[in-house]
Amino acid sequence: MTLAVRFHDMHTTPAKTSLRDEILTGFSADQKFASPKFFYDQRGSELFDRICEQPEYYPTRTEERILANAADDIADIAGDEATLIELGSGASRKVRLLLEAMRPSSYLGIDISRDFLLESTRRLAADYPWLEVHAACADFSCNMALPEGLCCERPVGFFPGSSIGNFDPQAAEDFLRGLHSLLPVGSGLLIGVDLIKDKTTLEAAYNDAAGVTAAFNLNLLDRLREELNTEIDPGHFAHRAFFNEAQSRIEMHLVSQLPQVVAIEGERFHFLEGETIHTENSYKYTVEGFQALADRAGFEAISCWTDTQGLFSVHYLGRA
Ligand code: AVJ
Repeated sequence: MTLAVRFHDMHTTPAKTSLRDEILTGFSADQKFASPKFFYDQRGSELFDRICEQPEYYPTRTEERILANAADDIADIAGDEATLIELGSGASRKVRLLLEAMRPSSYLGIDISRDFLLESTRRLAADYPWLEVHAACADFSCNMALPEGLCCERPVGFFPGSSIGNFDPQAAEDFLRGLHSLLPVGSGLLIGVDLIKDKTTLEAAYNDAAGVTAAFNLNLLDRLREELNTEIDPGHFAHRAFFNEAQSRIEMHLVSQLPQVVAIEGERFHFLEGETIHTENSYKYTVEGFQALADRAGFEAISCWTDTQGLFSVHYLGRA
């Protein structure tokens, strides 16, 4: 029995230059920003896992409950011998809720964090010896090709966690359209989408009392210190997260606690006191609103499951 994970090297393996260039570009904008994909270095991926365990962070728990309850239905729709392709597989935890019911012939985890990906897929392969496990390190936000040599009879995309919420609605639609053109007719996409709800619940989820989300946000600056030439001081910034109702999104920012000048890779950036780096958007949808978006991208809403409180939704979209 072999427990090896087949690792695929992708052309778009996230490179250091993209961190450097994208950070310099983002910090040069009027509203400074950084892509949330840069949260996920090893430590950031670990912190994200801990966010998922916080009592205020309802999405993970709720989605897991929905997936566990819907696993048999999902298996019926997806059919046997599927190839499950998880985008942003992280710890590859949620897929475990589907494997026994679905019995796919293979699994491909795609993630931006290489060591984390290898560790997680190795554990998965060890726990499910009957499953053929593949891993590909890629920035799926810009890569749309599947690894060569991975035969994909019946691909079912798996995009849990409401990661789609990191895209603004137009980009989400474009992203889905890209997946649509990648997937063969008859394949499916199982996608988790966080729902619009009261502001108190939403804001608490991104301001957990234990401060894990704050540490996750600030870790971006530690990462810049490690990987770029900069002495930016995380102690001079604070975490802020709030629900922007007009845009239907949680915004996360790092707020400069004082006027300061920060040099990164030889470029100098000025911060006023209270000025922010916008580090993340997390869009929230209604079930109907998301189905309409999927429809515009060419997908057909086949099924949707929610929890009894209507906190979170899981959609099975068909590629017609
Ligand atoms: C992984 C993008 C779904 O938006 O809830 C959690 C990331 N950021 N807490 C989310 C996140 C802060 C998460 N997504």
